[in-house]
Amino acid sequence: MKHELPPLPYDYNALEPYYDEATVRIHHDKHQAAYVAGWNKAEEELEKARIAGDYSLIQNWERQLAFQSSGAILHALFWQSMSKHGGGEPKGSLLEQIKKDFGSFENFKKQFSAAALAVEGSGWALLGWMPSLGKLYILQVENHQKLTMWDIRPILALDVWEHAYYLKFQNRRADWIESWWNIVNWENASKMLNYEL
Ligand code: MN3
Repeated sequence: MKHELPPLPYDYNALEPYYDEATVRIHHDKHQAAYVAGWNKAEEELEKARIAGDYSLIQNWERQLAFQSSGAILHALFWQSMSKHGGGEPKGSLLEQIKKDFGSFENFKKQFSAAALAVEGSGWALLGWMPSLGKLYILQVENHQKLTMWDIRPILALDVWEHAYYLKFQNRRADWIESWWNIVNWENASKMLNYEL
């Protein structure tokens, strides 16, 4: 079965003024769509290889599979990680878990911003839940899949690829990160954490 581009969960202009309509439109309709297509392509090529019994390009297609599927999956979470009713601080069990694992919400926010700002090249800052340890971690992901940890389920994703912010913020990644905090969808992150608990 083919993977499909999930519809944007709100209007293109819903996140204004913190995230501009033009970037949201291109980001979802072009960039995310390309990752979904790339994921399908990798799976098709791996199927062809199985049928032909020819694994001479296995390294390429396994690499593509990891990169494209991770891109598609993280973008889906990225849109869910934002809401026009977002911002502020998390509540309930998510806030308690953040305090437990980072000391305070302020500590968490500082570490997350620093991680996002310092991603080398293209990548993401993620908040992830490790069910086996019952612990939250902040991950700094390069591309869509490098520098990750096994057994972590991402519950909040911030895209810091240049395509995510360059139209409005140009090279000012720190300004994009600051703007993003105003639209963080804590309700969704809580829902994803509680789903795991
Ligand atoms: Mn992106």
